Amino acid sequence: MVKSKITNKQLVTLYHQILLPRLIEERMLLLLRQGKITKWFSGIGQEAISVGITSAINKTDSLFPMHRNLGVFTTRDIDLKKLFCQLMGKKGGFTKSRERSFHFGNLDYNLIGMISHLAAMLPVACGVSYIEKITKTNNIAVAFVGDGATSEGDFHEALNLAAVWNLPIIFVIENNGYGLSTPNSQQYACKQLSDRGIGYGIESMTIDGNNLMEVYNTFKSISEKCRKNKTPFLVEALTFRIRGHEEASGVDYVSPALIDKWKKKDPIALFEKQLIKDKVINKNDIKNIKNELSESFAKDLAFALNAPLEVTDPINELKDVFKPCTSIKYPSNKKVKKIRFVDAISDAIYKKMKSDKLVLMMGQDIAEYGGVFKISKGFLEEFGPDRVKNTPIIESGIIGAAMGMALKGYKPIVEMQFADFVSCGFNQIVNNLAKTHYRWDESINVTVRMPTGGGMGAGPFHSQNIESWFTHVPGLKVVYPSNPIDAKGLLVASIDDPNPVLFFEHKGLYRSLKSNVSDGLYSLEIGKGSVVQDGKDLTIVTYGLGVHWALEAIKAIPNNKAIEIIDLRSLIPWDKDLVLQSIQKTGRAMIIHEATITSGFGAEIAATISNEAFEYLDAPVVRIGSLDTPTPFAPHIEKQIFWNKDTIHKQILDLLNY
Ligand SMILES: Cc1ncc(C[n+]2csc(CCOP(=O)(O)OP(=O)(O)O)c2C)c(N)n1
Repeated sequence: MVKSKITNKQLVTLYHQILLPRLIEERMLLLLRQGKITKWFSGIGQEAISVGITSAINKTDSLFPMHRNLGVFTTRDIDLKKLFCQLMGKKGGFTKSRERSFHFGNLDYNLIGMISHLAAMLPVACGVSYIEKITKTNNIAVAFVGDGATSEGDFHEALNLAAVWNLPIIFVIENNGYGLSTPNSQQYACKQLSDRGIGYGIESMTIDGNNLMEVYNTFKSISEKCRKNKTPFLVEALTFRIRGHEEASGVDYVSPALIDKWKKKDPIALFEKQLIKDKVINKNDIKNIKNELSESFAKDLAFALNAPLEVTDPINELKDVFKPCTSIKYPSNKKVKKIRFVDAISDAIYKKMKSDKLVLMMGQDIAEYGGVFKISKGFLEEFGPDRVKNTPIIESGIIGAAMGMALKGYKPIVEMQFADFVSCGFNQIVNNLAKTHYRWDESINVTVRMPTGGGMGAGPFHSQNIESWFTHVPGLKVVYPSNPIDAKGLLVASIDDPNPVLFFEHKGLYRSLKSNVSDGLYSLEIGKGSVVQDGKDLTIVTYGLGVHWALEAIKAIPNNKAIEIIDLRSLIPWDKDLVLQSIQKTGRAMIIHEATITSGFGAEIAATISNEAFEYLDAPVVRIGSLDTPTPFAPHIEKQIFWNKDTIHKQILDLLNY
């Protein structure tokens, strides 16, 4: 049966391929005991899955391996010197020693590695395969997941997305019996995990994951169908983890008889037996191949063992949090139009999509319906369904998919229907979008638009001001304009920025504010605040709706022209210099934001002023924010939690008279 499918030469190559990760792992286990590597997740006994799949698909197909998939890396012919340096945390690995083990990607090999958070890469794989589909490359994506991780929401969101969008992707469940110590019986209640595909409308199957030829032949066949028909597949590959979850954790919770049973089904031994039976190779060949292969990586291993540690310093580490950004110079356009805040947002997206084919937009109800705020009304007709994409209700899935699209060079804009719902996509933002550039140097150009803020009687789940959830996470830019001119220029800058940007749009400003806005494309630098009003007696630092509160509140102040108002416009990075220079002049500081006061971004600004401009201060720094409660629904109660112009007015007088 084996011989009928492929040539003897190919079978011998496959034998080399399945043996190599075993031999490498055996060396790694020794190095672990010697303290040369710090952690190891064993893939012994599971190699047929990694090797069979990687050898059956094309090198241009993207692979999303997990922690037991050494065989994916070796079969993709990764540079072993680099891989060993990576595994030992030495200089010369794939992540400048910022990441451990297989937590890296490298697009030269079309390998996109994992983060610790299980299942988080499955939506990313959907994004990659979406771009393969719309650019008609004929490539597919193959994404691995453990049986335990199939309980995670991202698994379900990714499967659903792949089915609804007809994506060329194959999900592989490596079912090895346990999620750490938890047996499958406590993990899921369906008969077999491939049954889960049925519910999503995905063709699914369960195969013997210890039979190399079964894995190889299955993937040869379905990868071609997936490529041709652009349909997803789900494959459950049955196997077993015969060692501990990781080497320190042991296998006390597994019966020795069960381990023995699976040891007898060792995929390499089974394949050898078959090759000998079919007279492809003999016992002597096997011995020779083993010796030859053991020698083949000895030099690379020695290189890594002798490699120095990475030398770095805090400045260098900070430098790599964001990809450097060169702003695009747009030709000036003298024509202006008086438009609302909401129109300025829409115009920025429209003009960017018109001028750059790599920009696309996704979100719930954004296509035919035009979005709940009508920002993308008419975009579908203009730019077509590939670039204006309705999504299922899956915040995590779609933010992850956006990351995949960005990895393929696209510049996706994701609309959160309301900023509040971003909590369902939190992991993708703070762990995937934010950390990828620092970890493996890849640019993640994703803009997440966040219709935000209260004051509209919309209750606790449609009113939140959540910018400081994100300002605490290195790797994210946070932008928060207060007027239509800034909104357009900063949104263009965000779309052009090669880093992830959270773009906050206050819903209360959408239709209440109009300005003369340039009709052309222009961009404003992220990180530069603006002086809304120049003054010498007091500095008010604010952003978003706070700018309008401040302008309103100072109206009745005598000599209000002496109050300086700074609009930060973006919070990460924020314009420290502008604020500190202003404090040096005025000696008094007030910070206003709509967000709740405790741990709001105002705390950061106040601490910076106290640390860096203390000697210029004539009064304590005053912070104004909302009451520390969820946003109540009834408008008369909601009003009480926000500071209004009267209370701000009084605080300004107190501060001026301090
Ligand atoms: C979201 C998340 N929760 C918990 C963990 C801790 N954890 C790491 S591996 C693991 C078990 C994974 O089991 P499975 O998905 O079956 O993969 P296997 O390790 O068996 O290959 C757990 C619970 C994690 N990494 N991510």
